[in-house]
Amino acid sequence: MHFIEWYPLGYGVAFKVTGRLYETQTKYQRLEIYQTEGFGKLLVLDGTVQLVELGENSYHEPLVHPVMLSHPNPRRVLVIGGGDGGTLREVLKHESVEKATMVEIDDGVVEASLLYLDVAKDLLERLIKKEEPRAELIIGDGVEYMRNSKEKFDVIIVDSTDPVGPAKLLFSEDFYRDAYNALGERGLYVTQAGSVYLFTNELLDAYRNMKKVFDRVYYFSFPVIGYASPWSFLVGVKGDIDFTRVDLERAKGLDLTYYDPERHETLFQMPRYVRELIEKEE
Ligand code: AG3
Repeated sequence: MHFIEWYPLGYGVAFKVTGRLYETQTKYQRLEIYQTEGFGKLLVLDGTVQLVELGENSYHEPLVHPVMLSHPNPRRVLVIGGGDGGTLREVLKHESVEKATMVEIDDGVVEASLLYLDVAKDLLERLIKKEEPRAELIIGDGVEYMRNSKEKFDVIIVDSTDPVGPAKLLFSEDFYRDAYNALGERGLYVTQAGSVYLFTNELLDAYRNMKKVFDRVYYFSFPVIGYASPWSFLVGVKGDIDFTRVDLERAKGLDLTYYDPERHETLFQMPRYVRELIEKEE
């Protein structure tokens, strides 16, 4: 038995699986959990791979740590999406964090992750019981939350589904403007932005929209296990922060496997044609 995610142009990513452990239609999406042969359990939303247990860090580390280590003192963090808890788990590894808020639209994802996935079970349980002193979980619409938020954040992390379909609003100029306003005097915004090769146009659209709003925008990519890699990420900067530099002292306690802060500059390595397309947008 196998599970295949089909991308555009007939490109597929597949796992051999020994069975499907769970399937449900939540209020927002079709959720499935499979047991893979070699990568632990696999979480799928609307047919797209969200994570495999043995490999999820190849996504969560580059999403979270580059911005956290580049910001001089990230104390307040907002996570949009990320209902499996992996992103918040990485955020809380940073001792500077006083308060992290996670806004997930689909409590079905939280519930299934709590029951089936070895990603951030204990954290999700503490969040639900409101026993996590440094973090809170809000089940709600991230777009609305961002529009109405009175709080200011140092870092905003968007761990959403792809820049196509339901999550598309999270890649719009209006949303970026609300995010910019929700950052303090200086802050960093990061979002996953799809496959470099297969969603290049969506990536360029998002880049263009971010350029209209943020003071500076960076693009980086990382090979993520389970996705059509390399996978792209976009960073928006507000105020005086240099995203090409990270604090190596603070990186020491993080126990990283994939993202290498001592080689931070390699994040910006990219296929030549993509660099050229992005530079045309400058
Ligand atoms: N967030 C989804 C990343 C997008 C995956 N896209 C795809 N496979 N087509 C991952 C959630 C992990 N916290």
